[in-house]
Amino acid sequence: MITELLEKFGIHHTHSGVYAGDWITKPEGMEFDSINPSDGKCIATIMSGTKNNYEQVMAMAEEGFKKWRGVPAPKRGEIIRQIGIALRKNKKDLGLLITLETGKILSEGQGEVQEMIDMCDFATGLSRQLHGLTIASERKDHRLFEQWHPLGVVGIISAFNFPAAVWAWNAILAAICGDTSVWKPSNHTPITSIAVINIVALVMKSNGYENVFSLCISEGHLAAEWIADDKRIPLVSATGSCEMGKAIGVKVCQRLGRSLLELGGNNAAIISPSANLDLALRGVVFAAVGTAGQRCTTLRRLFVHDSIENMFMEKLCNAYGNVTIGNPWEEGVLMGPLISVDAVEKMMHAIEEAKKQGGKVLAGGNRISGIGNFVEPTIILANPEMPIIQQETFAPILYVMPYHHLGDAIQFNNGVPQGLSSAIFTDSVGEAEQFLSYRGSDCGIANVNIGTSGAEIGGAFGGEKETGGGRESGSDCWKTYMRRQTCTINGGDQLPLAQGVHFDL
Ligand code: UN1
Repeated sequence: MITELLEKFGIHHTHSGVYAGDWITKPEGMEFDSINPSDGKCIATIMSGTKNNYEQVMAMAEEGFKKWRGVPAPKRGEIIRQIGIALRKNKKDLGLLITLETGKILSEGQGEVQEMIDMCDFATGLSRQLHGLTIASERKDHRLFEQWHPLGVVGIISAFNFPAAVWAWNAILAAICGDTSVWKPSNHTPITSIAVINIVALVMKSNGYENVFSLCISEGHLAAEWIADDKRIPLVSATGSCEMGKAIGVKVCQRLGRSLLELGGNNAAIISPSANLDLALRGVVFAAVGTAGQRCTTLRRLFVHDSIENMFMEKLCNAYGNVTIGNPWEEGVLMGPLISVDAVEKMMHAIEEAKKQGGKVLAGGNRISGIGNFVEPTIILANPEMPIIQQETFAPILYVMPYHHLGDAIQFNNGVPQGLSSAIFTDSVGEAEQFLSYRGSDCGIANVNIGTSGAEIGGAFGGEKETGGGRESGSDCWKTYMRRQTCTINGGDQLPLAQGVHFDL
């Protein structure tokens, strides 16, 4: 099955990781393997790019920008529509490939491709709506308005956990806006990025465009540094850990570039006594266990009202016991492996640390012996003072804490450095409104009766504080990928000055 899948996407056993209008057949960087997290075996070997290869990519991306920015936006939209069709045709197989390389379950692999398709549909509509405002001028016979121009080459640094959808959030919006992009994917998921580039390149070539979407896989995170330091790249969009974001953000800021950061989350949910507990249970388990706890939106902290704590925790521990863990491409499996051996070590270390700090393991807590990076989803009874709960461990660990007053629970929700996603389960309108008000959740995403993960692309996605402040995908996020120009035209024969200033010669 694996050989056919790779063949289908034109991936050779040793494949180039650099695309600059075409695959650079022999990039000069080190070779490395993409490892299947379910069995530790090599899926394919990737030839990574050097700084020289990166320069080739950038030259093509800059060249491509000069051509692409001149294409009318609705015509760009038409090409993106065709990419959406190509993705629909490849949904099943690309989903399988994502499952193979990331270990996320079948349905989530397919869901990720659907997220890309949704982005294409959204962007196609958007291609006729990249409009600016006309603003009333204070000066007679003057017209004041804003227009939006393509920005340039956008750098995209993406993580392993959404190896295709997060690229689409950025690359598809950038393309609609008239930008070209250079992509540095995670080295855990190079094959997915190669397959994605092959799918879109076919559509782009059949329309006569070659340099809109490029790829530069490097040794380690070198390409991320090249992008961050590169003055030719006006916008760097980076998804990953807070540490990575701080390093990239400083570099981009030093050259006064613009960065769009989507970094760590430490997301919480509150279960109020009025909540529909069956619904809450499903919401909590999907958010905490889905994608093996490796989403930036994963539920990591749960605040349960003390009056329902025992009852809800019993249900939750039972549900955890029923989670089927195994090969992610098997129907019925709900949780696959973690991405790497290192991720398993980090999870086990966090559990040990939590125990030392007074935490009590209520469910799971162990790695699963045998091949693959499998672990048990884990629930730890904690308290808000434990330092470990301030950290994002990218694994299925849920810290549970009781609360009595909603105000306290909201304070706990906000009492971490990150600010991505949050949720409350309640049937009280008053409680829901309090959670959503200015004195409620301080996160970029705040949900009622829905878990913290699984956002639709139509809204702006991102978070506050150490999550980095960036917003991606829907709503008006396209504006980040364009250059705003404020224009004033004097249609009269006088030269009135703003603010009533006189400057008579
Ligand atoms: C991520 O984990 O980086 O809302 C993105 C969600 C997905 C995207 C997650 N649509 O969980």
